[in-house]
Amino acid sequence: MTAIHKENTMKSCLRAILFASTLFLAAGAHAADHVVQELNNGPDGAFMFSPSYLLIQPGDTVTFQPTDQGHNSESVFMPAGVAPWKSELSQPLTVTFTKPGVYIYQCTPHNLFGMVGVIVVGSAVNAADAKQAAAAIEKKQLMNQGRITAIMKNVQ
Ligand SMILES: [Cu+2]
Repeated sequence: MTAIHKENTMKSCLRAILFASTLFLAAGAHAADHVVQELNNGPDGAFMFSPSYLLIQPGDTVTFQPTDQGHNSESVFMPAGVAPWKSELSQPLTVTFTKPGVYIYQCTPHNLFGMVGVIVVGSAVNAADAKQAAAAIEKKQLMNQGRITAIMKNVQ
């Protein structure tokens, strides 16, 4: 093997490795992992999820993190056909979102205290139904009135 031939072989080998790692990075970059904290107190007041609104892409995950104890995350409104989720109290839960649309979730013990959050996956294809669901939730609130309505203003 000549020196030039050897160099060319090494170059094509490097090219193959670079190509493979580009594919790997492209696949890895597609799905993002988001964290929603469950808090006793936060920027929006008592009993809140932070951030309470998230815009994510299909395939992304959200981990509901009980930063403070005694909270959970339970889906209350989803695009049709999506399986509901409900975490145990004070236990983290990671949910993978694949179907586009608006998702509304609550903390089960604090569902009347405005501990609610909204996630939009891709685009708000079910916005009209979500706004109706949010309005029904708003009517039941004993504390933090107006919070779900304010969060829903992000939903176009
Ligand atoms: Cu709670």
